[in-house]
Amino acid sequence: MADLLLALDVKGRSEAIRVVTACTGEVDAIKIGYPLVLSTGLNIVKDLAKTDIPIIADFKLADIPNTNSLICEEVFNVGCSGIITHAFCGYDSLTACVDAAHDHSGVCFVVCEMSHPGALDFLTGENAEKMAEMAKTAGADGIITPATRPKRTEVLRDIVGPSMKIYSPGIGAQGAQPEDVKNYVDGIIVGRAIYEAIDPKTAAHEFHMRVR
Ligand code: NUP
Repeated sequence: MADLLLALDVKGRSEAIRVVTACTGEVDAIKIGYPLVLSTGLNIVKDLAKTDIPIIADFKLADIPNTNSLICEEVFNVGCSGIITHAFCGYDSLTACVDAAHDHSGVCFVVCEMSHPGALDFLTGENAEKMAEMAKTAGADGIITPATRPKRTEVLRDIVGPSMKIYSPGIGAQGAQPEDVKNYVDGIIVGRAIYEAIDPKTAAHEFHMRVR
């Protein structure tokens, strides 16, 4: 059984509220990122928080430790309960995010291998495996692995073990199916296949059922 995370990459407050209102009861968390926050401002989190659905900020942080900490402060102070960070900036940058998350009773997820084809240029193989090991050593709560490459998700699961969570994007618009990874992951991340659907509630419900 895995969770369903809605990737809310819509533009503007009214569209965000429309999709989230439709999907309430069908999604376990909302993942926000630059498209929504740059089009509405970070205070959109306060509106979304009224639904009581946990909100994870997918800002894929990739900066020096001090800047990562400053960004995390904003994210957690506005009401998010999780942050997604890159790991390739190194251990100190990564632990800045993990520490900030834990100081706010939040969680930190680490991108290890991305789901798009270009991930094969750098964000795969040994690099991804090293980042999974680093995420574990740093005390991160979980990692992000590609549903589009289920075998790689299996490899990365072996590295982090059963106690860390794995959330997996790439389902729907990027071509993967929930069944490809549901046995290895704690959550699937789905965006366009829900928020672009004519009926987002039914779409979310169907994805939810497929990981139950
Ligand atoms: O490797 C990753 N792939 C990916 O698609 C890491 C991510 N965080 N994402 C995000 O997941 C991406 O930025 C988007 O928010 C979501 C997938 O959306 P969709 O392809 O289902 O529309």
